Amino acid sequence: VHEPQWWRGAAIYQVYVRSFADAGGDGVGDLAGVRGRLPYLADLGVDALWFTPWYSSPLADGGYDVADYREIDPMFGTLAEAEKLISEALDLGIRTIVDIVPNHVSSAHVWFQQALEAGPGSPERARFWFRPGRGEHGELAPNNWRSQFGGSAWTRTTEPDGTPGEWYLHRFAPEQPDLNWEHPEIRQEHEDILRFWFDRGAAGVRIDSAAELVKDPALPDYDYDTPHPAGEPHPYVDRDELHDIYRSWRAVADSYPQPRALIGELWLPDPLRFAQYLRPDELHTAFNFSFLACPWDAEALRAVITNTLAVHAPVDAPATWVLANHDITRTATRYGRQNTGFDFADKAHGIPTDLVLGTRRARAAALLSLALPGSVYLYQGEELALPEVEDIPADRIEDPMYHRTGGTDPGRDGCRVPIPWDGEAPPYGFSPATAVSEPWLPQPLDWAPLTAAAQDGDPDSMLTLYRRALRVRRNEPALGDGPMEWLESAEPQPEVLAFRRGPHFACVVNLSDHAVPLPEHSDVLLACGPLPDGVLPPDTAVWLRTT
Ligand code: TEU
Repeated sequence: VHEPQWWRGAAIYQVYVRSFADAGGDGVGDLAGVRGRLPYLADLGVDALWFTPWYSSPLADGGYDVADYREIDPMFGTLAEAEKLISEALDLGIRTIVDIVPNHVSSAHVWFQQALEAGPGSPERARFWFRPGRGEHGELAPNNWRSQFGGSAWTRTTEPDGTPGEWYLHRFAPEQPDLNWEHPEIRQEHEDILRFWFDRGAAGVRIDSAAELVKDPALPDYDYDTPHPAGEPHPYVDRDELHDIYRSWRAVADSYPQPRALIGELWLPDPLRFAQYLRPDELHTAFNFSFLACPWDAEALRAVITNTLAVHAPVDAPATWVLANHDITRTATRYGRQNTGFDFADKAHGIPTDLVLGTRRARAAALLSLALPGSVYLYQGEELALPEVEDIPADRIEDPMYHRTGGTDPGRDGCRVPIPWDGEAPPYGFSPATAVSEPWLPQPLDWAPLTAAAQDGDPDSMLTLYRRALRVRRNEPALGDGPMEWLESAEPQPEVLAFRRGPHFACVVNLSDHAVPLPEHSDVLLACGPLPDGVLPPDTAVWLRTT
């Protein structure tokens, strides 16, 4: 499938391998499980799969702690199997994107093990951020930086002779030591890793924590209490040196005759800084988290959409539309809450949630995102309208975010629960009947109506909605990449989003609390809910063929 710039309008499906499908029967998803479900993914109608890290890993952070970037974890399969999966998917017209984790390695990675053994001042330690502690006996961390998962970003080591030793930096868990990107070997190694996967057929990479990597070598304390002053460099986010790194990555990607895409995970509040990463010689595209974080509110969404397009246009990069991923409260739950925007406080347990409302809005949001210009990302289970699982017993939760915050943050395992495929009870076909272990995270007992099999063929199911929408999207030249235009009605309707894609396609989303008339001279191509009396009810979206 040769299609230059395929990523510009692609629908990309995120596979969280550990929770997708378990063919081996050990309660953990695997590559054989994915291979077995390729027909499902082809039928769903996605253009590419993004696999969360499948490399060998102690799984201290679900695989984002990589011990060897060139090996598949034996829990998931083998490298030969990954290559087979990539080519089988391509036979079905589906491209593969692998997840590259450049900010840190696993503490089990050979480099870190060597650094621990080699001791202070060694060239092995120069690949990381080892520093003596502050305080009389070095008992205080080198600076006040915080880990994203709670607590200090520094952990003290014990030197080979048994004495308390230097500290090392980890922006995430202590099992994820940060690399020193000033070190030339680090750059070389990552360019080699890119080639390794591009040579094996990967059509792109998703770059983890792409705005981190580079640190201020002076390692100054950071003022967490005042908003970061605009224009001033941050000690560890969005540093200018990153652009040079991504320029060399782009050169690697562009050296292939078949197009290879660089997709950044960039959590950056400043849209202009964000756009700099999308200049023609840097990343091809990056996740748009402002859309995901936007509350279910017409005015707010209109602003996010308009700003997103305005930010991408000058660099001629396609926008992306993301509603969910493996780090975020699931859509049906999020949209069923008073505060429907994503923020970290929203992740507390016990917030009153109306799942019926949340699911209705998630359906409307699906049609909205699939109609917007650019590429769109789906996270496994989103097409089944799975809710967040909020009652995982504490001793089953694995996410370090939960454990390192002492449970004040519920963590992210609630959106990582194994997929229910069929059947009436756990494991719902996630594992074979002959399985020797239960799924690695417990599945709710009331998920029988949400299984893929239960939704298959049901005209009202979320699965059917996604299948239909992706089919229309594929066949409709005005969808995907290209221009859009807001539609104004005779009477202003601030709580209705209406826009045109091309001369004969329109999308209308009603975010008000009352039904609104449908535009004249239009036929309904697809609706996310019933349209009684030809009007559009609240929290409903339609796709229209206009004349
Ligand atoms: O996430 C990057 C990141 O900044 C997260 O901490 C994010 O802010 C948080 O999860 C939102 O809830 C990436 C991966 O997506 C995440 O799963 C990893 O834990 C993290 O990098 C470290 O590799």
